[in-house]
Amino acid sequence: MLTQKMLQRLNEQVNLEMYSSNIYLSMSAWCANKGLQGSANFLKDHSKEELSHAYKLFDYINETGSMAVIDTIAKPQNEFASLQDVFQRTYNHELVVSKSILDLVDTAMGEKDYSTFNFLQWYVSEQHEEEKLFKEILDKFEIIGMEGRGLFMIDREIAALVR
Ligand code: OFO
Repeated sequence: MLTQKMLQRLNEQVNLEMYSSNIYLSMSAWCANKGLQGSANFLKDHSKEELSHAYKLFDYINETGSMAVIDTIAKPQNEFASLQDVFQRTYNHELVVSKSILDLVDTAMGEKDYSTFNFLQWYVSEQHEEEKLFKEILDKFEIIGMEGRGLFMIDREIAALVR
């Protein structure tokens, strides 16, 4: 059984993962509207992945005999300055998610909830992968540059990253 504090933090994380899913879906729509189909596909795929993160938490909460509570999800941004702006925001957002996961791990330790501590290790590894993935994408903007066919090439490179 989860403590009240642990349950509240896990429910907040469900909400954050659903918000992440909506942010990436909103970014996908912006990219599709600008003809950046590779990035649109990548972000839509990532939006689905974020939902799967929310469901994994949702299932865990319910399995413990507690109840997942679905709350209001904040409206995501839907206008961006450029493709680079989109991916700078994805990276910044993942840093926020990583901090939230580490806070959750701290809470599990504080509550002596070793089962949840163990469950959260998957998210710790996943955040390492996500930060790495989005940092690699940001690096492409520096390496390829935006001159001439740069944007087209970056979009094609991002399309190849669909997992
Ligand atoms: Fe992209 O992060 Fe979920 O956990």
